Amino acid sequence: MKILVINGPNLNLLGLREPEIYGKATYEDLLAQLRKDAAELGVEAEFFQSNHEGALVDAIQGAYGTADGIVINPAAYTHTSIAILDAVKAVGIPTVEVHISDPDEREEFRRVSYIRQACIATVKGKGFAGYTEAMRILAERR
Ligand code: CA2
Repeated sequence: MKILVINGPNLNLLGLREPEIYGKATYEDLLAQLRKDAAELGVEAEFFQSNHEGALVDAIQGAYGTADGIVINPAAYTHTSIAILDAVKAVGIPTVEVHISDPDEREEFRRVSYIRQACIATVKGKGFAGYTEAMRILAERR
């Protein structure tokens, strides 16, 4: 089983700013943890991060026929992007939405998630462990 883990804008800067919200660990630390988790779950994981909406859409489209599941933290595009929602709907790949923080407990503008309606689950407010849980949700559907 292959899972594509997609991260959106600014998540490449994890650990550099706002540690009170996103923690002190870096994006590379996240990938290291997820590589271990994938091995334990017996799944193959691939990773993609971009600051660009179209590149995220391209990555979702590229998963068609190659990935069995998608874990995605669209970051700020969660709250704005119908294009990313449409891409997830178009490929029809089981997708889990992840957020490190709980956007529903933050500013009003973070309460909307366009992508949520196309996802089989949402994991939020659990830090990096949320990505592990998301991969487990997909792995358990095998
Ligand atoms: O909690 C999450 O995972 C978010 O998806 C993170 C997004 C935010 O726009 C969403 O509302 C919730 C922001 C990611 C920004 O990442 C940073 C990394 C380092 C320093 C500052 C921000």
